[in-house]
Amino acid sequence: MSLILLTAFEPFGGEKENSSRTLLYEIPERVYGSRVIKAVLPVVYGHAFDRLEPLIEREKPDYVIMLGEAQGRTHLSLEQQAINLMDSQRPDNLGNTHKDDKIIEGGPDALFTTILVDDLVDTMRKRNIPAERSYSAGTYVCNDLFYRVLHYVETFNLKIKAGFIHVPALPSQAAKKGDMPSMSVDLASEGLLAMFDRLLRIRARQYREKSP
Ligand code: PCA
Repeated sequence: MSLILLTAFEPFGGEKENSSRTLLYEIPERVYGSRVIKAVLPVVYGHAFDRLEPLIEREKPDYVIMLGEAQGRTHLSLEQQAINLMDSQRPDNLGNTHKDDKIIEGGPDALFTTILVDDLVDTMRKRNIPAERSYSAGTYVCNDLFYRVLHYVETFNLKIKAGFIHVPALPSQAAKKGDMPSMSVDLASEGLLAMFDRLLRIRARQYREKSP
């Protein structure tokens, strides 16, 4: 049985909710015959990965799918890459800020996701879910986590497929602001489940092709 490690973030920036966490809670612990292990991570540079790393080591997942909220986005955004940069005036949940700092000294400038972003975006769109490929996960805590995970997977030459999805604000968050797009948790979870379905089908096909 394959294993998906699914993460989201706690609220940040004075919000009471985080759309990624609300979405995480919506996903069942079994999907299409696979097990889903969930973790909510702190919005603190470095700490999010420090919390996730022992889980990866212990559970040895086939997939690490990370979710984060991105207010202002209209679509589920599948991130193509993470960059080796922390640069935001917005403090994290411990009050740290970074300007022009590297996440990992000597690490590559950018690391690419190991999931098939285009294919997954197409899958979601065919099911009428607004989804897009994104070329920037930002330079705040989401990018920091994504970069560290990709670096870890590359350094230890692991077979893990790692992807990051930015989730638009919830309607309840947008209702409190002026001009902000939102996506219901039902629609977002439909999108995520369609993505899991596709990922697991690709995996099953690859498995069949490899066995005699
Ligand atoms: N979004 C932030 C960090 C936590 C979250 O949910 C980001 O996009 O970096």
